[in-house]
Amino acid sequence: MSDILVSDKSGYYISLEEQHGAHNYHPLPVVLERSEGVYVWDVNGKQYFDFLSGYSALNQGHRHPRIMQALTEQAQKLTLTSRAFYNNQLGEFEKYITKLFGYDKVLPMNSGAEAVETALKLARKWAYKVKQIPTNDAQIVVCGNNFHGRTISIVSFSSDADSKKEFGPYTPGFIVIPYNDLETLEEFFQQEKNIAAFLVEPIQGEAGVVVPDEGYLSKAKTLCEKYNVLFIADEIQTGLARTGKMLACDHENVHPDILILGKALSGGVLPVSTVLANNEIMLTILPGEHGSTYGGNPLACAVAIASLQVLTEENLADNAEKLGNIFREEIGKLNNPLVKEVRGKGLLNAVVINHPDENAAWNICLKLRDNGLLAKPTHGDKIRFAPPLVMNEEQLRECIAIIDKSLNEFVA
Ligand code: IF1
Repeated sequence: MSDILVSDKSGYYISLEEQHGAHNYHPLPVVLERSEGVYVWDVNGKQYFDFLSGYSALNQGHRHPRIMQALTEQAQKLTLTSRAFYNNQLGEFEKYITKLFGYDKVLPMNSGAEAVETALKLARKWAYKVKQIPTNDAQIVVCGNNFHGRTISIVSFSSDADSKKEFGPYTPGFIVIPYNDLETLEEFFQQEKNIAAFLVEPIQGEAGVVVPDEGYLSKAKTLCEKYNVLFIADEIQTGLARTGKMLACDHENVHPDILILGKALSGGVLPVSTVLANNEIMLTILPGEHGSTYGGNPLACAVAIASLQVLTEENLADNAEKLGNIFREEIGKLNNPLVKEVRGKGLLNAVVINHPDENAAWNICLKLRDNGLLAKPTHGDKIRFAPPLVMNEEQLRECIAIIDKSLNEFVA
């Protein structure tokens, strides 16, 4: 892909990563060194609007004062005990988050993938110990074009060749069906008696912000209840106010049997993820059967409580709903031939680019960068637009003007 030349200073840092780092990413050529709220600055002092938000880990904006205060205060006291001992932060966090989302218990982990793996292990344990499925025969239904992380078991049920190829042999026990397809879901529930769970993203993020039909989640949940299958919602990217509600499942009043959270759970400060469930599911894992060195560490707990408080006290879900409607309406009104479609919910949106050049979305992102807005393509022809939820209407309209200008420059 043709990358416009960057400054010498940026080039220095890019060359360091080129020489000393694994080549498992192809970043947009910009080198950041400072951030605040909706803004980031590169090493040359150029300011940008951040329209990726760390893939929705920065819903509260960069370095939110409340979250940074929680981080620095706790860092002066106690950062890690491991779970070999108790500490005075974990229980407070567990009480806060289980009350906030309405579950008996929470299991704290670190990365999103770790939380997804934990949810899969819980579903299998429940299948054998509660549903009485023969041990090692449990099946978990997932959707095509899913993205749930990068561990070997998770990529084993990926339908994306780049995420999966040459990482075999693959973990068995997964059934892949089309997303947004209730008929096929029920067919498998009827024909397969060993199904433990259905794992689904309420909106498929990596697939290009694919929003399912209205009612898909609630009808899928009803089918899960009918066939005694656990409904697992991966809200790592869609959760925590991103789509205009605290959870994307809230748009349909769906209460998942297992809820997976990550990313913005810690406001972009350090990795924190959780799995929430009621006792019948959560207590199938006994002491010594699962864990993690950093899972539930006191620093993470203090940061996570502050991150959740910011979401609720600053009404960020309502703001995401309001600004998301403006974004989709205004982008649609541009009537630019490059815009095939704009879709999403709240401030999780994507623009599908209409252009014969397979690098068009990438090159448009380079133009956006030069005009002061950072975004990145997902799966070739789609550009994900997901700013921090603390953005105000004036800033959003400034960003829409940048997008308009960049699209026109690209066409010219
Ligand atoms: C990368 C994607 C987004 C996620 C959902 C679990 C995880 C993710 C719904 C795993 C993580 C990140 C991973 C990052 C890019 C980004 C991403 F493009 F990969 F798919 F956001 F769409 N469930 N998504 O979106 O969480 O282990 O990363 O903490 O791997 O390139 P994680």
